[in-house]
Amino acid sequence: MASAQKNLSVYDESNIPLAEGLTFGIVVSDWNADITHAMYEGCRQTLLKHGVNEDDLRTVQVPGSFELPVGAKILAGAKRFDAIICLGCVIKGETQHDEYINHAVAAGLTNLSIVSGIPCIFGLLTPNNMEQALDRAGGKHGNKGVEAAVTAIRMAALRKEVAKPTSKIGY
Ligand code: DLZ
Repeated sequence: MASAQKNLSVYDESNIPLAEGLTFGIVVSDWNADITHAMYEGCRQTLLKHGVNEDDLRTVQVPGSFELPVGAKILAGAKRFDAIICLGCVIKGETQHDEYINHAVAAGLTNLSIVSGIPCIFGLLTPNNMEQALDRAGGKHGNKGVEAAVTAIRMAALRKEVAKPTSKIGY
């Protein structure tokens, strides 16, 4: 479903695991900072609301969205995060630069997730203009940062749950 038909901040809270004890790295792109910082606030507040401790969050900033995958790789190298959330906004311009960046970020985060085993969340807005960006950074279509936080909690909890040893008692 396209985000124009969905509010990115609306989700079933009863389906979200308690996030206390989970650790998150967050990478925020400085391009279109009004948008990405609003996404970051939405993301951070959602993590805290679901029980994440402030001390279990580490945020880094990168110059632009193209740098999100390497920012995530640096955080992944610390080996202490259950998931890494990447937040950026690439607004379509007169050339195809947006397509190159968006594809590179998608491929980079997919590869890093698979190779590292750490979920790297694609919190990248790819709007046609600033109005569409504002609509998705706390405007009428919600906040992509909230959606990214919820996805990160679910994936981090899944990773932790599967890593637990299964009981040896019984069959
Ligand atoms: C160069 C560039 C342009 C034109 N537009 C955006 C954008 O809309 N959003 C964004 O996050 N970054 C943009 N960048 C910067 C690139 O992501 C990158 O930082 C530079 O190309 C340097 O690698």
